[in-house]
Amino acid sequence: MVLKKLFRRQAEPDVLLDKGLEKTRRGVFLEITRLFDRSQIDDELFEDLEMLLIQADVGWDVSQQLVRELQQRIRDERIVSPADAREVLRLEMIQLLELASRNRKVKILQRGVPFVILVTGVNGAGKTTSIAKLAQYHKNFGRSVMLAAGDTFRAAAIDQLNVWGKRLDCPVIAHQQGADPGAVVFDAMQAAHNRNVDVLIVDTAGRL
Ligand SMILES: Nc1nc2c(ncn2[C@@H]2O[C@H](COP(=O)(O)OP(=O)(O)OP(=O)(O)O)[C@@H](O)[C@H]2O)c(=O)[nH]1
Ligand SMILES: [Mg+2]
Repeated sequence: MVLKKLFRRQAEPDVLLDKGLEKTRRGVFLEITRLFDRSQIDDELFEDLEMLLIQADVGWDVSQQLVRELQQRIRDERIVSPADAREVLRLEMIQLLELASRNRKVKILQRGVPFVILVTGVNGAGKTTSIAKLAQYHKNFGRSVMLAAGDTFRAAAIDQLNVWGKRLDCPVIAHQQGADPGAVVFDAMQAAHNRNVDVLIVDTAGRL
């Protein structure tokens, strides 16, 4: 809820977000649902499912895991109806998400062990501004926050992050413009460990 408020832009963005997700909902995920509108469970179903999950950006490892678990449960529980298989997949996905969010909570609350947030996105999308908001968000919980100036490409990016660092009273780890961003992150990780920082937020350049 707090995060939702924090990232809410002035008027229309919620509508934009809903619209954006609508495409995903109607696109690949609808295709996944439709995949089970067949008369029987066959090998083609699993192949198509794997392909659609990857298309939906679920990721290779997780897609494999989901398909394997589905196959296993279909075998173990002698499931024959595609509709029942769809329900099993739905529950597997929910379980996976619950597990992921549970683990995240544990990690972020480990005081003194840096929880790293790497912020990526295209030019001008609002990465650096969001980093400032995220930093304030975590500070409000009493967590110590450090920023890393991983955008060494754009001329004023380091200054911009330094300004936010001063305003938020957060240390900023930065090198010179044009430096290797990997080296900045390496130094920042070391500094964050040495100073028992709770949250390290890394800014990056919005270019490939
Ligand atoms: N209205 C509005 N403007 C925003 C928001 N977030 C960022 N901006 C503005 O968008 C512009 C770009 O924001 P940045 O945070 O610098 O974006 P960036 O992704 O870091 O940009 P690069 O470092 O150039 O890739 C700035 O003028 C911000 O003030 C927001 O939530 N609402
Ligand atoms: Mg930026």
